[in-house]
Amino acid sequence: NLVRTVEDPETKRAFDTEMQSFFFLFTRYLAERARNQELDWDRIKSPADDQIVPYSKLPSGDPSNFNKLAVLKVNGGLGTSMGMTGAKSALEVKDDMTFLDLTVRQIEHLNTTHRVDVPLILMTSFNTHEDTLRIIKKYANQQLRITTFNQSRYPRIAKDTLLPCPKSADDDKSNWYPPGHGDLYNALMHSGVLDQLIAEGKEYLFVSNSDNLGAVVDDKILQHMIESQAEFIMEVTDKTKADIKGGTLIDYEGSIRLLEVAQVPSEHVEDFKSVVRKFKIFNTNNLWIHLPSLKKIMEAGEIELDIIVNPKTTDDGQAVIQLETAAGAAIKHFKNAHGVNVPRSRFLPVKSCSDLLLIKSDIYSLRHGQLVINPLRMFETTPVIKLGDHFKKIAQFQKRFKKIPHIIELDHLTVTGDVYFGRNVTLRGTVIVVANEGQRIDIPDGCILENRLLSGNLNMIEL
Ligand code: UPG
Repeated sequence: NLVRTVEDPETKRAFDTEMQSFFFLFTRYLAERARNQELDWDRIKSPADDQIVPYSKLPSGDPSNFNKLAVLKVNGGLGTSMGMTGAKSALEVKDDMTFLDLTVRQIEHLNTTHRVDVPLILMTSFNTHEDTLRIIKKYANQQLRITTFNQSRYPRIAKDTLLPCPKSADDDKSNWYPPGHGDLYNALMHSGVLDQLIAEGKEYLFVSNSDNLGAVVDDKILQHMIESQAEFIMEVTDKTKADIKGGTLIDYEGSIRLLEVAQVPSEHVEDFKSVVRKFKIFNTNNLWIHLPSLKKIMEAGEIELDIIVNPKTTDDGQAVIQLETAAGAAIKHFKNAHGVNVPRSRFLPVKSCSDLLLIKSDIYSLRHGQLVINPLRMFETTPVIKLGDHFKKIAQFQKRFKKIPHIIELDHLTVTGDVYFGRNVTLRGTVIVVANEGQRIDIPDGCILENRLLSGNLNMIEL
């Protein structure tokens, strides 16, 4: 059985270690708050040219390097922004396969093609553990080694009193949260997985979001990492208007740093989102980490990552905060750390149902778990899709598209209001469908819409 789950048998010890890390973070938060410590916006600069290496300049890779590699997916997040209650990675995205199924296919293919043994490691949280195990169970008798380990569980804090919400270690689940993917480093270390990988001779770890289907192993980046002796590489990509939720690399007083939108003061958020000014690149969260260097950093003490304060309101209306960290923030602790500017094909995140429509459509097909653009697509870019609030939740999305429309010749789609799509619908050029309040539009089976604005009273207007 090649599927292994790491759970600390001494739950008490795991809990104590977790709480120690939490108190470290919380104390740091209090100190920063007391000092009123904030980023000085004027000192933020774009990274210097030599801090971002273009992918096109990378050397070709030697596949035998893969023997030193392990792949890790950060998989602790729920799909709440898409109205899901379980792990986002358990969502079926293409040809009845989930994100996790596709990842497994990608790595199996890598291993068989190059006759290597790259293991897959999944970091889960108390929110996603069961869903993940259910999906990977079916791979138990296959060649791929899959290891899962659980990330930490921190207590939510009441916003007004700053007291912890849970009253005991086994208090209700709703009082706890997984503290962001930056928890990866503590969880890797405390689960014993870091030591195990190093003992197996693994030197490099390729980390990515489980919702990024473009994050496949790449021999050139690995080769470049070895040659440049970089202890940490962050894949960045040219920022587009779609890149709002996430982070960018900056130069802050001469050191390379991650800046997440959640850290940006509200008066500068527009500046951050702009694609023409200071922030021209975006973090894909595809990270390459030199494991022995990570071990050294972890042994020197708690790894300090910028604190992201995430305000929330609980189901019973209480204002709470969650102290979180992001994995890319670790870049400042590693030697020769830098960014590699990769093509957009390495960044295909599914953050919304609009992203999901694109991935599910005929724009992409699957090859060994990897999305490839349909050769029949005549344009370089993929269509811009904006689905309104009626399509926000996955259940609504599934109800409103009887079948995913053919969009191979689509440039732009905007849909707002109460709209339903029939089977075999084709959308071409620019299509805008607007159902006004109280109206419903049903796009009939077999309908072809080309450069159309379809408004609430069902008048068709040629564009
Ligand atoms: N995740 C965990 N544990 C957590 C929270 C999230 O494993 O406690 C996983 C989650 O399952 C997903 C990934 O981390 O696979 C990303 O989580 P998400 O909360 O969606 O992060 P984003 O807001 O998308 O931001 C990350 C980076 C950002 C980058 C962006 C690219 O922080 O810098 O631009 O990913 O999509």
